[in-house]
Amino acid sequence: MKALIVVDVQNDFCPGGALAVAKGEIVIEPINKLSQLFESEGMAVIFTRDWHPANHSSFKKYGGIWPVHCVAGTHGAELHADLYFPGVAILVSKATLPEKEAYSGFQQTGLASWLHDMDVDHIVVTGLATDYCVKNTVFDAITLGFKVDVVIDAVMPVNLNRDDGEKAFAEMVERGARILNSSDLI
Ligand code: VGL
Ligand code: ZN
Repeated sequence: MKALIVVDVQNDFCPGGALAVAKGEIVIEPINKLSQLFESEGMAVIFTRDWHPANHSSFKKYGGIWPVHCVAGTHGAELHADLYFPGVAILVSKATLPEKEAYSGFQQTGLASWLHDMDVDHIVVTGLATDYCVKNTVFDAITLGFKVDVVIDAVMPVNLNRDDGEKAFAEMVERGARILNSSDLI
């Protein structure tokens, strides 16, 4: 069985947010179409969210590289209001401990067990950001033995360096991910 994973489409990663991904909101439309498709076919849809304590070690003032973002319970940490949320979906919070960074949705979340319980062996990955949480979620999924598709028009990079997004695609393909367009699925 196949599952859709929507990574970190939160206010802080969208334009106007604390760690905005340029044009981050353009992923929402293809993601909504995919969510509705997966829902209508009875396939699992999983949302991850970056859900940091206010003193998270990834923040610059605590020695990390990022501005304060996605603090649990704040507006910035909420999923974008335009995101379609199916009636049945799984919500996974990650990087919830002050000392631990977790770019992957599989890190200390129990997500792999959920997927195994639902007989999921193939995941379709979308969301933000290509070069951090999407990439690391894909790497872990491949390591765990899932077949992985990444939807190119449903992900966007932070691009701290100009070509980080492109490099992330190359690395994901090298490890065995397949790159698709949402129109290949819809
Ligand atoms: C992310 C930077 C910091 C992401 C999370 O969701 O890609 N990026 N925290
Ligand atoms: Zn973060």
